[in-house]
Amino acid sequence: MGFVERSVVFLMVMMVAIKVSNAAVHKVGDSSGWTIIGSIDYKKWAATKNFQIGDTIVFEYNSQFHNVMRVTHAMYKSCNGSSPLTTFSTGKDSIKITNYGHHFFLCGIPGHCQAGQKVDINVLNVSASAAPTKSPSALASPVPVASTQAPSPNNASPLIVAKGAFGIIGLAMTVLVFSIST
Ligand SMILES: *[C@@H]1O[C@H](CO)[C@@H](O)[C@H](O)[C@H]1NC(C)=O
Ligand SMILES: *[C@@H]1O[C@H](CO)[C@@H](O)[C@H](O)[C@H]1NC(C)=O
Ligand SMILES: [Cu+2]
Repeated sequence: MGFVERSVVFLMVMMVAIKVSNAAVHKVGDSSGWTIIGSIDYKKWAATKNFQIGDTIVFEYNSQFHNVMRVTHAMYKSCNGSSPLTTFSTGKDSIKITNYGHHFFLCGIPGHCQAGQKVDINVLNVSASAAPTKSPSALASPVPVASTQAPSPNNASPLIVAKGAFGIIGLAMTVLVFSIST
């Protein structure tokens, strides 16, 4: 294999590795699981998570008493489980997230959704939502990455900027340079 091919293969392996390492498993309701006991606030639970494509959502419950229905937004709002998109009922359902946007689920047992057994898994499109954060007010932001993106003409060396803002690209360049020298 030539250096270009080797580099391309290496980069692809790296990208896959990054994707795999980012994939998380989210157990709905954490240790409580999928239930109406304890009036779990699934909206609050979902708000603390950072859902990504490739992540897995796990619903754990007693299948004698509950189920999981994937529904539309309208059905979610009105707790109407009469025509779900999909129904899961194993008691331990793993659902892999494959696209952006809202994924609405509720328990189809009468009364349970009304009691709060419903969850909205919202997968943000990071590339779309990242754009508005590139504001000149980066100095006020506590996020370290933002400060490296701000133009600092005085003393920031291009290398440091590259390392901070483009860590992955920088790493890829290092790999390419390494490939050239071997
Ligand atoms: C639930 O949805 C079905 C079909 O989407 C509809 O026919 C039915 O009237 C709805 N039920 C309620 C209570 O809104
Ligand atoms: C995600 O955001 C990017 C950039 O705004 C856009 O081009 C792309 O279509 C979006 N993808 C989805 C699935 O919304
Ligand atoms: Cu239920």
